[in-house]
Amino acid sequence: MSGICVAILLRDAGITDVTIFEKAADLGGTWRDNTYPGLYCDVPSRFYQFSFAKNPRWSQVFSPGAEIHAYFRRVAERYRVVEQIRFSTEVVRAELDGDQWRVITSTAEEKRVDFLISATGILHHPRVPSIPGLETFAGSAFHSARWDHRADLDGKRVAVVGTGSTGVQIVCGLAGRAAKVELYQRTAQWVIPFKNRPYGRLVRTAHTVLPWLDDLGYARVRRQLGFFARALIAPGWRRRTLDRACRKNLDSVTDPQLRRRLTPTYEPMCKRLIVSSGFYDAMQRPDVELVTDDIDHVEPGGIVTSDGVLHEVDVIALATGFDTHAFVRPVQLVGRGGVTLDELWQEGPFGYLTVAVPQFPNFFMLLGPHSPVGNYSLTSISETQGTHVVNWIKRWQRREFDSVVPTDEATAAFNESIRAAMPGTIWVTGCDSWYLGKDGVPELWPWTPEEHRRRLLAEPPRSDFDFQVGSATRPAKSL
Ligand code: N01
Repeated sequence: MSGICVAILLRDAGITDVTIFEKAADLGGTWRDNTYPGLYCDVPSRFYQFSFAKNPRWSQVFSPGAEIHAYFRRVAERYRVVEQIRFSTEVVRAELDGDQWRVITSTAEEKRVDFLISATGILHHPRVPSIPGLETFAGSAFHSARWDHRADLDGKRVAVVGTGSTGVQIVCGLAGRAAKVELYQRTAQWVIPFKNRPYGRLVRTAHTVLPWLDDLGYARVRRQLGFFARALIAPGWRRRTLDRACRKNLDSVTDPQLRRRLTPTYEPMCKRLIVSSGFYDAMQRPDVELVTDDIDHVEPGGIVTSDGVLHEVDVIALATGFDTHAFVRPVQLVGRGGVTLDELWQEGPFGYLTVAVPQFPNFFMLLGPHSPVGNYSLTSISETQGTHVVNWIKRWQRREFDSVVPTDEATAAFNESIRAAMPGTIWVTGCDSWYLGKDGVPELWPWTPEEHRRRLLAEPPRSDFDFQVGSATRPAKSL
């Protein structure tokens, strides 16, 4: 998604010598990889889209994954991004060579470029737990982002491991379809309900003929999520409002025993909040069971929990999340003085203003460390970061510099300010989550998304950067 976004922003700026390396045979990133039953985006579609390519024909408030994937494909075709993509070509290494990057691919091809932009996503590398005996399972077992569509689900017994946004969506998607769904919960989650209304033909037509309605819808959801973001970063009435909504939602579970087992021991929104109107209804169905005993091991016939009970199942879906700290890797990135990104990030990923890294000139990241990813729209964040990158490249085209890199001092100061802002946020109130880095500090933006936009679209302070000018002979511009 963010690669498509930046390619379009570059084209708009007249920069068309762009190569997009894509390791898969198709585009779409997370929307290509995730195809599990019940998949939708829990950010309203009116705002989970590019502001420059709004879709008036979304089918519902929260659209299904396949529809979102089709949207990105359409946009990539319309803006001729597809022509720039080298499919099935993985970047394995990129080395700084003078003022340029030498990019080496899995097909042993080398390409020299003036700027290197990573758009490799956050929720990309599946985290598969090492459950003893998993490999002996006689049925189908797979991670949620590698759904095996050969596995028959209708009338089967399905175990879903994990209660994040993915696990919850899968349970809702399978309840009533599978003969039995068992949800293996290690930690209970807070869930906020939002009705997913379909958009009727009249609404879709109105949005098609009156594009300003799309603009209004985009702005309205952006405002709503801005409210949400404020609740996350500071205590106050917004946080209390959402807190109450989560607790009231939990009250809809009528069996006190089940309600108690579904009650988290930490504050709402500490982990990424789950948006679902159907989850508690699904959990109260007779064919859906909550399992809170730890998984001990897997046998050919099913899952054995720590109380010794064998839960016989036909399919195991591991909704166990992603390695969220693997930003950019496993690409070997070698910057100034031979330093690798792995070495620089030994203690965890960090950057300058979410987009740049010291020692790595003319290298930019989309959705890099500390981006405002919470429950916000990543399309909007990518647009902001993409615009920031394009602004740098325009300055390079104007010959203001040959290479630019944030200084160590400015990067350290930025990260210090992040640390200083964290205590007010909900993410540090006592829960474990994929947000937390090795040092326990959330890898998130602790201010509003508007502040992110403001800081990235303003010209950053000159003193925060090390510019090299006139040291390079400029070959043909290629990106
Ligand atoms: O992954 P997660 P996810 N044994 O890391 C459990 C985005 N997203 O794929 O909490 C048993 O949130 C783990 O338990 P615990 C969104 O940003 C967006 O669900 O660590 N359980 C947890 O319950 C989201 O936040 C949409 O104790 C194990 C679960 O697995 C992000 O993706 C939809 C385990 C992992 O939850 C990731 O969500 C879906 C083990 N060994 C996802 N290991 C939208 O709609 C882990 N768990 C936009």
